[in-house]
Amino acid sequence: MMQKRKGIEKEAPMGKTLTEKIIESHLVSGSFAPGAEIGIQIDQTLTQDATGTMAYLQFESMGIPEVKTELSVSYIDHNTIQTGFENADDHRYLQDVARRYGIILSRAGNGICHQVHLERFGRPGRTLIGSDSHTPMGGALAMMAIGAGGLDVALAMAGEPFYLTVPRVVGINLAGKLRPWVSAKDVILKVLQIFTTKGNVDCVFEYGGAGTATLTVPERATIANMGAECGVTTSVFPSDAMTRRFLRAQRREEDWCELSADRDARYERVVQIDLGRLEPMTAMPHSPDHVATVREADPVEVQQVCIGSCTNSSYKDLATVAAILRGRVAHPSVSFIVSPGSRQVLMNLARDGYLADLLASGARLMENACGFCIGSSQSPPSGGISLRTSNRNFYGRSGTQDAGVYLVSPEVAAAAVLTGKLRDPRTLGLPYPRIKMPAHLHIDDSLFIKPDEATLLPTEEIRRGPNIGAPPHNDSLPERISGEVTIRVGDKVTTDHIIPAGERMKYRSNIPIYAEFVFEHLDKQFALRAKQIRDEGRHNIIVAGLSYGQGSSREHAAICPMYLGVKAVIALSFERIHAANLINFGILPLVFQDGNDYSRIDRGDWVVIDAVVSHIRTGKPITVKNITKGTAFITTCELTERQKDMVIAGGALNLRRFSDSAS
Ligand code: MIC
Ligand code: SF4
Repeated sequence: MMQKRKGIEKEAPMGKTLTEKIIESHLVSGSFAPGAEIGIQIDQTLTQDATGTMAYLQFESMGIPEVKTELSVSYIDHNTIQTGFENADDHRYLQDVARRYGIILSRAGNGICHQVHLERFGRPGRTLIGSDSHTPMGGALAMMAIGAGGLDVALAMAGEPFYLTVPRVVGINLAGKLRPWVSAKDVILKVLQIFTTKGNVDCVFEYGGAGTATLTVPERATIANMGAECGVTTSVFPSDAMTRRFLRAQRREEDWCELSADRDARYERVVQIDLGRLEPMTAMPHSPDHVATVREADPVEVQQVCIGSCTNSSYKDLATVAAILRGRVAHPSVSFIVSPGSRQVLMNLARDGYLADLLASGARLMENACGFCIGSSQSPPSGGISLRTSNRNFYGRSGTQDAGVYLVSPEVAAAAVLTGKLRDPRTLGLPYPRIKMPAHLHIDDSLFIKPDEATLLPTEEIRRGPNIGAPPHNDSLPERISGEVTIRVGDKVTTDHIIPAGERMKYRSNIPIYAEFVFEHLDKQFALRAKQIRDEGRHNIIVAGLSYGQGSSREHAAICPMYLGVKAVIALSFERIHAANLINFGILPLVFQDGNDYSRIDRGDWVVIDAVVSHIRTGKPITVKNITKGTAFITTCELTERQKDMVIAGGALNLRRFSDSAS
């Protein structure tokens, strides 16, 4: 039974949470006091191609001869459609960089980074950072797995600690057992209903209780994966008999060790969820926390069903869908898409006959990659409704601006394939197929390229296509910021709003072009205006509401605004990874002290912030003068000493250069 943290007076020594144990065994600086900044040593890193090129360009600029981590893997899984030469050039660059610096490359076709990492590399008790916000999926294997910007991953590969705020550990105590037609997706949608996407920054969700023991590692992975939508640092499960069984099926039982929280571990807060009382859920457009039971939601007509993404594309997910659909064909109005999470999943589905069932039911089989999830293919029709087993349904992310995306479990998705409607699968009158996981999976690692330590590629042989540029340079922070509020946006602005993915993603390695698309769906003229202001020698300022920068870890949501001359973002609150990215690239994250000031400032206002550097140094509140309106308001900027140095230097790379030249 998980215990809530009591008052701090006269406490007996407390048992430790699993989070505390893993973090403490990796501490490099600071101590486990909630709210404090600590540095931890990173054992493993992962990157994917859309964030990876920039991360490796930054890593290269550090002049380190070889990666210093225990294991670093570079996955190619996001930009695999390859219209034009750009993505293919990126993939070739990633392959060469991996051979140069001792990184394992997971070739295109091998699968989605989080799924493949879970299968082949995740290890209980290890730390992992990845340049992708769903890296916490590794928490299913009792890892401290955290999403970060590419630059933080590059620094970890260079052997530097990863800095984070000591999290508040929230216990999620699972009781009971899932009933037929209810699955892991419904658990995490319930968690999203309880916690929402706001207000969970610097928390870790730690799962425990008898119900946890009933969940397999892929089910835990679905839950840990989508904890990212709540904005937590990560989620973590114990390493137990289920973990051991999973690793045995992966033929790496030797990687297993038992790990759990102490029985008397205390938590910031404990939430109880009875698995036996859950029912099929959905997150309705346009937010992952817009949750209802499928029974309560309108039985909307569905034009598209997409099954896959890193959240729900395991063997069991797809085999369950195949078994439900066996002998039946997709409803005529439904376009039915399947993307397996990995080549391992696909090969085992083929071996066990499930692939044939899927194809017979009319599945359009896509590559083992991100695909539809990131809007780079399978956009729904205008005004259409798409049911997806993925994790994000932000406005426009599917590539069709006026489409509505409902997030659902594979079971609910299968019911929609058959009926063309969002419908509770328990009303289908079918028996629930309980899929038994094979004790041994077919394992084939032939799409990994393992570096040969003895013959690392010489730097001059790294091939760089014409679309691959150097990471842009930033000046150090001026003492006076003077410029214009170039845009004022509302609450919950995601990184998809700031810098879209989908068809624009092929410019991830080319910042001057990619920057043209900043805020393109909110304000088409933003980039043009920002460039003009920058070229006149003035600064750009972004004003935002709550949870600014939620969603992806893409540091391009900071690099591109930096390139356009943005010096500060003033918001009601920030999401963790995005705030870290802003600081990494020398953009000042300021928080309104009085929330009412947000509505007193408009786009186009001329704004001045004096003595910025001195105020940051002393940690005093920072006054922003609105010259246009003749008013002033107070903002706060809570930075650690390390972050102060970084933002003042104009970003982490500058800081590193300055300290290298000083030593
Ligand atoms: C996403 O799901 O939004 C992505 C694409 O995987 C991003 C990473 C990226 O933008 O490249 C993420 O989640 O971090
Ligand atoms: Fe890929 Fe989607 Fe997962 Fe992001 S959320 S890593 S785009 S599958």
